[in-house]
Amino acid sequence: MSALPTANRKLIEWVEQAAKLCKPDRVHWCDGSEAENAALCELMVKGGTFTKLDEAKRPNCYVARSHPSDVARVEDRTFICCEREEDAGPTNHWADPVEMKKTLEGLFDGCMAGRTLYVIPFSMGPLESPIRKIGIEITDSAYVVVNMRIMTRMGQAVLDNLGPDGDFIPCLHSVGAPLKPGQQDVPWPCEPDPAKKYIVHFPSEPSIWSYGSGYGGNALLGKKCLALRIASCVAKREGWLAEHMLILRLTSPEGEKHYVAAAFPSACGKTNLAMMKPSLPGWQVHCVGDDIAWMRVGDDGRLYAMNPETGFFGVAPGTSEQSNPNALACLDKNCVFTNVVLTPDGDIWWEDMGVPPPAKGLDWKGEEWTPDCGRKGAHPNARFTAPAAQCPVIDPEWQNPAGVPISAFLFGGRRAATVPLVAEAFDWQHGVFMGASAGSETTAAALHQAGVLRRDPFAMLPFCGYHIGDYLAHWLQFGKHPKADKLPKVFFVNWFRKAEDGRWLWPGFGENSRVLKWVCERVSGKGKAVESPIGLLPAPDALDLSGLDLPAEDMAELLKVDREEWKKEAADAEEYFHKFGAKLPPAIEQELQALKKRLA
Ligand code: SAT
Ligand code: MN
Repeated sequence: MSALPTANRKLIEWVEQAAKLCKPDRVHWCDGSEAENAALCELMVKGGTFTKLDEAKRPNCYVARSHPSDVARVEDRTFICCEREEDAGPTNHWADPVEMKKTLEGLFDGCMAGRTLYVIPFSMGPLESPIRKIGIEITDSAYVVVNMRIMTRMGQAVLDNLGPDGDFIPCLHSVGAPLKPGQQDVPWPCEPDPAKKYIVHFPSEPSIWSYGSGYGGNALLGKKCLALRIASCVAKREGWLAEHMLILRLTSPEGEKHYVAAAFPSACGKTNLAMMKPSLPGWQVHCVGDDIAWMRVGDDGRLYAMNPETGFFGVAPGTSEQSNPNALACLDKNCVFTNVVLTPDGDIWWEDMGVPPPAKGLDWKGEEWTPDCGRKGAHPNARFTAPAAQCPVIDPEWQNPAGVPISAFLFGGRRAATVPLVAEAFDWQHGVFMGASAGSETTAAALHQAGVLRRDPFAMLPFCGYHIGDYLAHWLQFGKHPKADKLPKVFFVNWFRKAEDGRWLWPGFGENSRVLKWVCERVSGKGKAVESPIGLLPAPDALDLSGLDLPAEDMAELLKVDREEWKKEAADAEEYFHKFGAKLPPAIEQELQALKKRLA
């Protein structure tokens, strides 16, 4: 056996144990090099997992097609295994940690037969950041290795940083498809039975075990599993925040800069907003991150946010020159595309890409596809994996280990009715209440019925690793934090309000800069607002609508707060909050009653 690339005893022993359990044919420690990446891509091309795109059109890019059963996060099969059930709370599936370990050990026994066990050292956050976390993912999927190399800092530098005694979070992953001797592999091995997939978190160890899926957040364990579910537990203990938020910088024509963090559920346009091209002349947006923010209080009393990732795992359908030109520009090279259309000339296409479809192609299932065949070519949750460094508007501070100071929080979701375009919270406590009451009509990012309203506090419903009531209490206590005396202002936004005839009222995308402008003007004390029962709304004429052809009736509808609708909204939120039981913070109950009083 060749020399190991680390002297870390705990790590070496864990890899040995995992190999003993999973029984792979071989073990490969990933160094993260170009050469290793090229070899893995070539291996996947040979095995049918990857198709290489035309080198002249999209250098170093590949298309993968998943198994039709393995296309999104599996929330029903996602477990939080803390010691006491009551600590997981009403938003999580709890399982007894000892029982679950037994189940998993059974499943993992021999699960890598015929395959390679890859050891992926990765860091969430810049290696020199004091709050970076090192994870080690063991996986039997080369697809996972190649994606983790885009999404995280990965390879030998991480092992060097870990050193002989450093601590790491063990993340064990298998696609759950062992091969019998001589058995031919398939392009996308996985466990097709949803009931046999397990995405499991042990917050007190902490560790992650994931079995049966090779897709997205189920398999790239640095992202939702480590950087949100596990990190939220650690952050609660250590006094910081791990949030499902994009981070952007808005710069005014005069050069005034504000960093804004925004929470929206999956597939609600976070990536579009994070790197938006403002329609307002002279305004600029720069991107720090599109999905996750780790935040702590700085010495100056402000909250500082850091993006722990290095890539974008974005929804492909709908990404176009109109919706997100900067994302398209990230996709020129070095990307992986999953479940999109492959065109005959070796390029990619998806619905609402803003370019004419190819006359024919292969759809996400690998079947012959034509634009008039009656089926969608790309899966609605088709994704691109793209290096953040390729974003034309990546913020120069995006890798600053100290993070960037946040001026404002936005909360949002898809709401066809009731919720106005923008509203500002009266204060921190009211802002936490706004975040807590957030809801959205569901999307294809997870396997469930799309288009029904579900409450999604802080867009963390599928990602908070502990009791959601304790989570709200954690947010509330920042309002009393002795050092955090310059907390961000809090806003609620809704780009998705519809007219009675079903059309979108707000054009969205680059026009959202008009809302961001008002937000930043409010932060610097310049923007005008009027009070409403639900919060502060832009005063008439306070939103810059110059050059926007929007009928006055539509604008009125966008900012309308209908008391009767809001009474229903408050009643629905109340019903939801009462599921939190004794863990509902009194401050949230207080805010709810105050809202009802203002609406009466
Ligand atoms: O969880 S994923 O990383 O697959 C994407 C998402 O739902 O935001
Ligand atoms: Mn997300």
